[in-house]
Amino acid sequence: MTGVQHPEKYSADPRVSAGIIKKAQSFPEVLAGIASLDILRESPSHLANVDVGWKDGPQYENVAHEEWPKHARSVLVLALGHPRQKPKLDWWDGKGTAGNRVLMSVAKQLKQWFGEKLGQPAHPLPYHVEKGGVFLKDAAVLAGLGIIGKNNLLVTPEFGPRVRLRAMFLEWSLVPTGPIDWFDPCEECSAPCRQACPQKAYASGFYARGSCMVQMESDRTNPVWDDSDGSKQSMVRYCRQCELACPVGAWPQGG
Ligand code: B12
Repeated sequence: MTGVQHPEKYSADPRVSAGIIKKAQSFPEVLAGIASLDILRESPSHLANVDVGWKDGPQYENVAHEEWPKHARSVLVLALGHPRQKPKLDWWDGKGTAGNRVLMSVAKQLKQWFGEKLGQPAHPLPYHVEKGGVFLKDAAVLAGLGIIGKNNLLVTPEFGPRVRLRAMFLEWSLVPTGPIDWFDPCEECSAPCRQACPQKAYASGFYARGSCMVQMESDRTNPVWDDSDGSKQSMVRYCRQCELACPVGAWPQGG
């Protein structure tokens, strides 16, 4: 799964990747890594032929590959910490979440930086796979940001699973920054994440998407009213029990 499979494609100097990561990580609570698009194309989720539509979303099989721009070679993955003490970052206000808006703004600023400083195009990706995006957890693992944990989420050393992701396509064949082999926090863990699920979505030993969906649907139909910024707004607080229960995370107060 590493660059070893296609060494001839990774021509750029690793210092270029390092410089890009440094710039991306200069934004507060942002982690960043680089994955190869060729390898991501063959990652478990991209090969899984899943219907990623939620609610009334479209059905499709692996169409995402065709929609990726021809010149894209690498994926810059951005992870924004969503620490326990900032729950509102993940509240859905009908248009999006505050955390996602931060990530979109970081991607926009990075796009400008790529053009001005590196003379390179960079393409912020849509969130949804069916709109030309990527499976973000797979991309993050391949970019070295963490591993897939027992809760079926990306678990990072810094924030545990409490991150939200976005990505950008780059046209350079850059040296990937992952995957990593020194981080395996779930191995010895008794998996409180699995016990915390209100729908027992892990009862079979694997994550059951259908059970998780039941909870998401219930959350969607039970919004709360938030008037902390002066305008009363209906907010959906999607369940996060499987990430909040995870003990991993080295960032302030365990993220
Ligand atoms: C559709 C979707 C959902 C659906 C279906 C989820 C599902 N897993 O099927 C619903 C609405 C139920 C949902 C729920 C949640 N989601 Co969601 N969801 C997505 C979305 C849009 C696509 C995910 C998808 O369909 N994956 C395909 C299915 C088949 O794969 P999978 O179940 O994820 O399992 C794959 C991986 O585990 C991978 N894998 C396993 N081992 C390995 C090893 C390696 C080396 C690699 C490369 C890959 C890999 O292979 C598996 C498939 O074979 C992504 C955003 C995106 N563009 O990627 C966000 C995303 C995955 N969700 C996210 C979150 C946070 C949640 C929730 C906590 C709800 C919330 N508050 O936001 C729950 C948690 C569910 C869980 N424990 O997995 C985050 C995850 C962040 C993280 N730390 O991982 C993402 C990335 C969005 C974001 N804003 O950043 N989600």
